[in-house]
Amino acid sequence: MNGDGDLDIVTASFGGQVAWHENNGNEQFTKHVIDAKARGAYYVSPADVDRDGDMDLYAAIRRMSAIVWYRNDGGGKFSYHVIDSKAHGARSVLGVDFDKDGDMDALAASVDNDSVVWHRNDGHGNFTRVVIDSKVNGPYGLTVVDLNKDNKLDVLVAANMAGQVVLYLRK
Ligand SMILES: [Ca+2]
Ligand SMILES: [Ca+2]
Ligand SMILES: [Ca+2]
Ligand SMILES: [Ca+2]
Repeated sequence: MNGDGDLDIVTASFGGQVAWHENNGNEQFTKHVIDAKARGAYYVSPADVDRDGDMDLYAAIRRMSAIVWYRNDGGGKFSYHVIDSKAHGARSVLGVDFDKDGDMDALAASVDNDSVVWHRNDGHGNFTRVVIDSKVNGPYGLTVVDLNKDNKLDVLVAANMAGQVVLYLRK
């Protein structure tokens, strides 16, 4: 997170805190609060969203029905940017270059509006919302993998209410 070559930790706390934990190189950590008002923060995923060389953060903030990103100024200070303010029950978000155009997009699941979407990044942190499914029953977790080996990333979703794991093959 601070570009010093060791791996830090990022956390989301449902009570309302997004933070990163700075590794001193010997796995001793100092906590830095990024957002103390992220009510219902459920999931964070690090990614260089704006391609300026530092790690930013995607976050799913359930009680604010929001998918957001935090821009790193390069020194470990962060600013808040909303991607989707109608992500009811925002549950998880994954930073991944879903369309393989060189920038990190945001794949997101919202449990209360039964939606799995991806937000296409234009490379500068501006997003276009693309629905993958709006009728999956209670999506919680998600991940990507190219299951049929056609060089396109497919999506696996854990649909909690349905008791199913659902696969979306990318066309
Ligand atoms: Ca570090
Ligand atoms: Ca960045
Ligand atoms: Ca992309
Ligand atoms: Ca595939």
